[in-house]
Amino acid sequence: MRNLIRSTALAASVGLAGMAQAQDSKDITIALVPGLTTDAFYITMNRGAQAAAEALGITVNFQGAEEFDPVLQTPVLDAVIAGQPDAILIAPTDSTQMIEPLRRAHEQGIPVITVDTFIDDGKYQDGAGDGDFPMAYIASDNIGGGRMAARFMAEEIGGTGKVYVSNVRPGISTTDQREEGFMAEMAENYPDIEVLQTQYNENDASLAASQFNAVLARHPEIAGVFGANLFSALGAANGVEGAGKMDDVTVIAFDAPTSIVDNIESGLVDAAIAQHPAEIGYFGVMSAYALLTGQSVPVSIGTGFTVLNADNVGDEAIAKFIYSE
Ligand code: T6T
Repeated sequence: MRNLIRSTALAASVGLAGMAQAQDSKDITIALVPGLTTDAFYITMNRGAQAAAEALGITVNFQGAEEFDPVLQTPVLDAVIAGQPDAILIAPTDSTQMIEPLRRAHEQGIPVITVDTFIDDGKYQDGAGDGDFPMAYIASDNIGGGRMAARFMAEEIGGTGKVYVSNVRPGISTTDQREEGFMAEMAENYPDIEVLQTQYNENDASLAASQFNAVLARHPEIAGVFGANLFSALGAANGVEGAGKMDDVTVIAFDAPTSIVDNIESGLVDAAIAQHPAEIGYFGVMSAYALLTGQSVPVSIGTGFTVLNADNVGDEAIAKFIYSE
């Protein structure tokens, strides 16, 4: 398999169409490199990826760093490349810093597909930008998700008051886009809501909690916080609870681990926007398999959201959208 892909490596930028060959599935090995290995979001993504692998009779290896950090992800990626998988699915931890490390895979003829996050502008195979070489991007609509969060926030706080975004750090495509969507929706439709400066927590829930206290000290009338990913939301919720502000401050969360579900049940979190990470993993593997067996693939696949709140959090139909731990 590797030889087939290698020989067509230079065709990657114009697609692999026309290289249809019969493949023996059991020889196909795909690497899945998450943003970090200990995050319920990526653990759930791997569950979907393994389901697809089982259906296809192929192997998917989940290998990543323990923190969401391009400096830690790069050596893991280099080791993955050295193992010569047939394709790499990866959630790049920085949209700029991961371009060159991923180019090393591309230059060795290993097709790259990004899942969850993207490199460069996320528009691949269009001839523009340094990071145009991945073959596909499978992810949530993060700008749309940020806009959803803003609408839920506005509704909960009655269209007026001060809010802020608890976020990881600039340079991550997903969380940047959620913030962008949140800000845009507020600016366009909610003139009486003031969005304060974003608080960056480095994916550390404890830091996100203490940042809530600092914001509260400066703005005692704070009405809401949007946690733009799992750790930001959990930390912000803990901060609100610790400060005894549960009844006064609305928390809108991105992501749906079991801890956020508990917080919805207790009334601490008002709504959580659950991504569909298993769907991202499943269709990521399917896309890689399609490519490796000579099919063309969509350059971009958008996966869905399910909103959890006090009304539906106990429903059986919702259970499959709660992330695995
Ligand atoms: O929100 C997800 C993921 O989409 C994002 O790129 C990074 O953070 C999470 O993994 C949640 O912790």
